Amino acid sequence: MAARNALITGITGQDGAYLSRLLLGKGYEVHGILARRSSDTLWRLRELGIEQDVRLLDGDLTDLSSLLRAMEVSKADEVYNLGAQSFVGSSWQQPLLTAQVDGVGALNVLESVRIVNKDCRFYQASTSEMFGLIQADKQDEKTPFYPRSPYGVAKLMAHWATVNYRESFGLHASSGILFNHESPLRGIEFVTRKVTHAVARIKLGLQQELRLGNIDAKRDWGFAGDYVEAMWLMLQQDAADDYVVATGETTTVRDMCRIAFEHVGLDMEKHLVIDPNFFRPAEVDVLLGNPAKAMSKLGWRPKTSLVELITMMVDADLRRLSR
Ligand code: NDP
Ligand code: GDR
Repeated sequence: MAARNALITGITGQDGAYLSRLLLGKGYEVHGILARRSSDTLWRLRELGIEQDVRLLDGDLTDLSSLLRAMEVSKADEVYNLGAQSFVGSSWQQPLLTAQVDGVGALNVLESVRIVNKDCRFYQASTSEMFGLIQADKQDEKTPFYPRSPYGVAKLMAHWATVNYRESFGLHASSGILFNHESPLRGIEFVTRKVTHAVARIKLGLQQELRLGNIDAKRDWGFAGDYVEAMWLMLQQDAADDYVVATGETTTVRDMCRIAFEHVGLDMEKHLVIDPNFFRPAEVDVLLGNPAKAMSKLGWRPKTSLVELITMMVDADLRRLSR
């Protein structure tokens, strides 16, 4: 049987790297959209040892023509739309770019699927940020949305576009509503990696302080390596659908931070400084997901605890800094 073709937007990001490794392991030909940047963005693929195994195609989510070409060249059977301006904090400074890339960009990918190959299956990287202000006991697929950032608003457009293309054109289009997921490949601006990187530097005597914003915010954090399995499983179902992917446990930024400091035997109180510059214009106070549907219909399970995740990240940062 011929190998299946996958096309990943955002292949150079955290999830793109882990998903590529998963799909290569399953025998897929993996193609990815590479956005033009002035500096190297392949470090994650390199770190997983798969840089040479994926096929990179120049393109950008805001350029429909590049996506149409990528669909044609890759002969994709499955498209994973992971590309985004994904940092919530930056979305207040760059609301229009965020809307273009995260909202209209998803629509561009849906259009390219509809035009080039309607049988191609589509995955949209939706987010718990869409729930925003709505605090259910646990947020699930039926919880209403109330986004709190330009990022959340743009992602909500992409989510509804996915549902709409499924209902309008019969596309096999699924939306994964993923809660925060982290790894040693996480971007340095996100709070877990900011913490683990700083803790490693403090341990090695390279810095003294860690400056954070709202440490009372609560997040449902899982491991990215576990979460990409859910993405793939969604596209293997007979019918497309929407799924919440989460651990079902929530923790404050403060307690997550404490795990990191304790792992290297340091006292958090001696190093943590609250800095108003890192507070956001509007906050999502609590995220806590209910992954029951993904567990029962996809047979998916989160496998990594928060302590395992944070200690893995601190150890990886210590190794990198000691090199
Ligand atoms: P990252 O920020 O690590 O990766 C984002 C990717 O998008 C990068 O490959 C980036 O390319 C690419 N990209 C950015 N702008 C464009 C553009 N204009 N055209 C093409 N590609 C572009 O994100 P994650 O891997 O963490 O997340 C993957 C997806 O899942 C994102 O859509 C995110 O919003 C969503 N999500 C993430 C969650 C999480 O906790 N990680 C939770 C829920 C949803 P480059 O490297 O060149 O910048
Ligand atoms: P989030 O992740 O906004 O949930 O979006 P982030 O790690 O940036 O923030 C989590 C929480 O920590 C608080 N916080 C800080 N955050 C950062 N980045 N830096 C700080 O110094 C700091 N201090 C406190 C934040 O206010 C927030 O409450 C992530 C992204 O991956 C999105 O793309 C994804 O959709 C959602 O997760 C689910």
